[in-house]
Amino acid sequence: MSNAYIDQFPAEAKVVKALFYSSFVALALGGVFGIIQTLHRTDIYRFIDSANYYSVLTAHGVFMVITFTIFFLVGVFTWAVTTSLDREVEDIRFTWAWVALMSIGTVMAAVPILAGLTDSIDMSAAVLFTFYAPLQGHPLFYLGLVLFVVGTWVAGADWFRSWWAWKKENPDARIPLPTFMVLTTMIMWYIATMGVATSILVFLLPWSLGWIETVNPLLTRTLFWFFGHPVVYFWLMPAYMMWYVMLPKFSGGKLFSDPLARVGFVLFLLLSTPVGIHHQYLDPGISEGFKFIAMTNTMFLLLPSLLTAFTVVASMEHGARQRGGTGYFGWLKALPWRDPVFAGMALAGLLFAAAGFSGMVNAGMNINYLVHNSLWVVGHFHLTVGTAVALTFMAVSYWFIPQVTGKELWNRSVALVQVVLWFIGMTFMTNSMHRAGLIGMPRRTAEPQYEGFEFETAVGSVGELDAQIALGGVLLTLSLVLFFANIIGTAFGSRSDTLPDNGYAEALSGSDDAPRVLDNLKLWTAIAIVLVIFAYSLPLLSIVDRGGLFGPDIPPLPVSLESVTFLAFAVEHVATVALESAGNFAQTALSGVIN
Ligand code: HAS
Ligand code: CU
Repeated sequence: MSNAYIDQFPAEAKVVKALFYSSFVALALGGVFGIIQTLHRTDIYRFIDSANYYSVLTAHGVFMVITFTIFFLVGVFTWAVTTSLDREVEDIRFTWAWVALMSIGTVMAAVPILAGLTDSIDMSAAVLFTFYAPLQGHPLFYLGLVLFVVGTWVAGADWFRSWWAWKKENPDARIPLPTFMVLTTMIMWYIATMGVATSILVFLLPWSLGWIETVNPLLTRTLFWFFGHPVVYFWLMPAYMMWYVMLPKFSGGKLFSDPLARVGFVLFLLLSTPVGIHHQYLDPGISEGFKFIAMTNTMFLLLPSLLTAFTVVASMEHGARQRGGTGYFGWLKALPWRDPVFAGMALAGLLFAAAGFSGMVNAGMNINYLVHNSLWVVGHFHLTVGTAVALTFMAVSYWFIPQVTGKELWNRSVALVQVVLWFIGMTFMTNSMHRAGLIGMPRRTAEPQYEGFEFETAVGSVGELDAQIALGGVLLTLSLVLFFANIIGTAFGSRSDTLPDNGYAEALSGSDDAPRVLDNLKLWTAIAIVLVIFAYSLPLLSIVDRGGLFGPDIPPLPVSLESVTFLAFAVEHVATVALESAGNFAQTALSGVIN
C-alpha cells in the first residue's frame, strides 16, 4: 500500500484532480489559439480573418494566463495546505463551492470570447487579457471574471480557515513553509484584486451594460495594472513554491534555507503591488515622478527573485553533492537530468534567469521606451509565465497526477522529450521575439509588417526572425500534444500501489532558524497596504482630477491640484521617515536570519 496524496486525502485529491484537469483543458484551448496566431502573424499559414485576430489573441491570453495558471495553482495550494498542516479541509462542500464558482465564471467569460469568432452570434469580448478601456466586451465577460475572482477569494478563505483551525491546536508552532507561502501569496492577491474589482464593478461592467456613457480610460488602465503586475507574481509564487519545496527533493537533497524562502515571500507580499505603473511608463497623464517611484520599487522587487535564484541553486547543488557530484561545476552532471519532473523544472529555472534580464530592461524607465509595445515584451512574458510558470507546472504534473489519481505516469521518456521540446521551442521563439522587438516590430497586431514597409535588421532578416518564431511555435505545439498524450494515458491507466510517498523537501536550515517576526502576517499585511497607498493614492487622485471619474464629460471629484501637491509634500515626508525605520527594521530582521 502506498502513501500517496490520494491515500492520505482521498476527498481532497478529487478536488485537486478536478482543478488540474480543468487547467489542462484551458491549456489545450490556449495552445490551439497560440499556434493559429503564430502562423498568422508570421504570415506562414493564414486561415482566420485578420479582423478576428483580437478574439484569437484574447482567447489565447485569457485561457493561458488566467484559466490554466490559476486553476492549476489553486490545486497546488490545496495540496500544499492539506499536506503541510497534515489536515483535511474544514468542509469539503465549501471547497467544491469555490471550485464551482471559478468554473461557472470561466465558462461565462469564455462564451463571449469564443462567440466573437463567429458572425452568427452577436456577442464578443475581443478585449485582450488586459481588458481595459477603450476596448469594451460583452457584460457576460466581465460578470464571468467577477465570479472567477470571487471564487479565488473564497478559496483563500478556505486555506485561512484550515490554518486558523490548525493554529488553535498548535499555538506555538511555526507555520509550515508551504502553508506560509500559500497565505502570503493570498494576502498579496486580496490586495491586488481590489484594483481589478473596482475597475470591473464600478466602471467596465456598468459601461458595457449601458448604465454609464463613458469611462476614464487612463483610470481603468491604472486600476488594471494595479492588479496586472501582482497577478504575474500570483502565477510565479506557486512556481517558486515548487522550486523551493519540491525541486530540492527531486535533486536528491534538502532546501538550503527555510528562513530565506520566508523572507522572499514576505518581500513579494510587500512589493508586488506598488509597482504596477511600470507598465505605464509611456502613458501620458501620469507624471514622471510617480513613474520613477514605480521604477524604484520594481528594482527592489528583483531582490526576492535574486534570493530565490541563490537559494534554489544552492539546494540543487546540495542535492547533487548528496548524489556524489563534485567540483565547481562538475556537480551539475550529478543531477537527475533523466527525470522529467526535475529536468522540466530546472530548464524552466534556467530560462527564467534570461527572463529576469529582459524584465530588468523593461523596468528601466528610459530603456522601456525602446521596447514598449514591441514583440520584445511578448518574448519577455513567454519566458516568464510561458516557461518559468507553465513548464514548471507541466513538469510537476508528472509527479502530481500520479499522486491525485493513484496511477503510474504513462510514459516517462515521452515526458522527458516533452519538457526538452518546450525548452527548445521557447528558446527559438522568445530569442527571436526579443530581437524583433529591438528592431521595432510591434505586438498585438495581425499585420506587423504593415503595407510596403520593411524593418531593418542588424543581423539576419525579418523573414528569418519570423521563421524562428514559427518554428518555436510548432515545437511548443508538439510539446503540448505529448503532454496531453501523457496525461490522458495516465488517466486511463490502472491503479498502482507503488507510487512515491506524498511529501516535500526538508530544509537544511529549518523554520527554527527564522526570526518569529517573519510569521507575523498582520504586520506584513499592514506594511503592504501602506506601501500601496503611498504608491497609488496620488497618481489615482491626479488621474481623476484631470480626466474625471467617469471620463471628461462628468465633473471630476472635488480634488484640486493644490491639495494633491500638499499631499505629495506630506507623503514624501512621511515616506522618508517610514523608509528609514523600515530599513532599520529589515536590517534587524536580516541579521536575525543570518545569525
Ligand atoms: Fe514582467 C511586462 C518587468 C517578471 C509577466 N511581464 C510583462 C508582461 C507579462 C509579464 C505578462 O517593468 C506583459 C503584460 C502586457 O500584456 O502588457 N517582469 C518585470 C520584472 C520582473 C518581471 C522586473 N513578468 C515577470 C514574471 C512574469 C511576468 C515573473 C510572469 C510570471 N514586465 C516588466 C515590465 C513590463 C513587463 C516593466 C512592462 C513592459 C512594457 O513596456 O509593456 C522581475 O520579477 C524578474 C525577476 C527575475 C530574476 C531572475 C532570477 C532567476 C531565477 C532562476 C534561478 C535558476 C534556477 C535553475 C532555479 C531576477 C530565480 C538553475 C538551473 C541549473 C541547471 C543550475
Ligand atoms: Cu509588471
